[in-house]
Amino acid sequence: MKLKTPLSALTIAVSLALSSPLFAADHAEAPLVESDAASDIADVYAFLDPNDNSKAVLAFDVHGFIVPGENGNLGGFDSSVSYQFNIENTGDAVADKLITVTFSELSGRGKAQRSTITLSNPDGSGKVSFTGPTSPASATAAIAPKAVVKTDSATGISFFAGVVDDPFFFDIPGFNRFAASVLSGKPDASLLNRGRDTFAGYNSQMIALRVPVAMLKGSAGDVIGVSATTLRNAQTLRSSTADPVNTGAYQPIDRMGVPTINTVLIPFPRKNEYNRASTADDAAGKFAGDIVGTLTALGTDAAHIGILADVAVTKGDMLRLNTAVANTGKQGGNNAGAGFPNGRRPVDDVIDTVLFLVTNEGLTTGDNVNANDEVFRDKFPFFAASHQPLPTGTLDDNTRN
Ligand SMILES: [Ca+2]
Ligand SMILES: [Ca+2]
Ligand SMILES: [Ca+2]
Ligand SMILES: [Ca+2]
Repeated sequence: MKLKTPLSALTIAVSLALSSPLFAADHAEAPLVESDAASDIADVYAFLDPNDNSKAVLAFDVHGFIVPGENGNLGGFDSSVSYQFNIENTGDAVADKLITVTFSELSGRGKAQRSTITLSNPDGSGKVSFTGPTSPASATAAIAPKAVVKTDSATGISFFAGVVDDPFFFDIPGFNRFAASVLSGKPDASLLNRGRDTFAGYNSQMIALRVPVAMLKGSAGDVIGVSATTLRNAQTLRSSTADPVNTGAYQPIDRMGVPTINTVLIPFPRKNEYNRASTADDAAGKFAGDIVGTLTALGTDAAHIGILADVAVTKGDMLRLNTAVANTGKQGGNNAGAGFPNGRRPVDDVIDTVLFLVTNEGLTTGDNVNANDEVFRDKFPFFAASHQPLPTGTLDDNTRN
């Protein structure tokens, strides 16, 4: 797939005249997760460790838009949520391995939580577990506390969970103002020149694993599918005399694989339903009509609907990572042709890629936000350290609203 052609304002103008979706990754994309930040998946990542391609980094974050001054109060992981990675390795839409992460209740500000990381088959058999600490967040330190990485000697899996710079980058108001200008009949592409990253200056809560590729692969060979699901117990009993008691089997709250699918392509009335559904439902065509309908309204042609359907419908809404494609370079890898839609790396400008496909390869300048506001780390967990409160007298352009 070639991803550089001249901007065609006309193509995007025609597209936006028909529909004005709100582009984002998956932050607050559906009404039920908008008010459940702890369960609200923001982005999912799957890429080979550029320092050692025999290991894959699987990661997702929740709870977008943590302002640095609240790192302490908002940085604890919810002990009543199960955070789950779904691994597919037989070439269909059904996960073949699960890795779940749960957290003990936070015992005090700045304290680490005990995380339990469990590998299992989907039916619960074959369980292997280990524990590790979260990386405590600070709302007072000028420099973010060090990332704490636990490597389990039995499985070879490394684990990180903590507050980081939100790795997603995109100008939401710029794009939506441009959309509005199109809808008003006066398309103004200069509104895309604003280039302000809506997510800059804010933090989110990241869960990241570095897993031997050999543990992830199956009969499909080198290609693995990766998605994330957050789950809560079926029942919560509340009373005026005690903390809530959660019982019953875990039920899905949010899910994500490929960026922008639920946010952009699923009609608003079905967004909650999409989050509860499975990747097998995707492959069975449960939302295919909605996705094709939205893309058709956006002016996407049959060939590009086919490309997008292949990514998010045919084998379910999962990132697909070919572990035989070498990932090299800084910041989690940046070599050409190795990133999204082959898995997803921190540096990948996924919005521009999706816009490029949705507009039949007509839009290449995208939103003019072409990189994260922070430089990603060169080693696991790769995501940048959290933004911290700034010194007195600092002219603050960190949050680029
Ligand atoms: Ca979400
Ligand atoms: Ca499978
Ligand atoms: Ca950022
Ligand atoms: Ca961009």
